[in-house]
Amino acid sequence: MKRLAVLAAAAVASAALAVPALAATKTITVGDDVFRPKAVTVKKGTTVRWVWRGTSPHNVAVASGPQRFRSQVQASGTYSRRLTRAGRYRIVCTIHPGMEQTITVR
Ligand SMILES: [Cu+2]
Repeated sequence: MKRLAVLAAAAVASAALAVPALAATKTITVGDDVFRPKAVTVKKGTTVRWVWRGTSPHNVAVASGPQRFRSQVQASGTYSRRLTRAGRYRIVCTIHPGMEQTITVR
């Protein structure tokens, strides 16, 4: 019985550790031809995860911002980046003019 209690305590402790990591992820939808939400604010260190939901190919590229990155052109799947620098990121799809979003990192 004592061993079970120790295992349970360990499970609770690891679950508590997992919560902050989950909280620090923000999911963005990549649609045809729009990012949802169009504007979002996250805390520094948040991992932003773009999820392709449309049928056309798109990419995720920083047009201006404290960090530069660019995903491949893809029609499905995901792309993730951890944003470690505060500031305003203008994100665009380089294929579709006007397909853009703003991410503010605080
Ligand atoms: Cu696009």
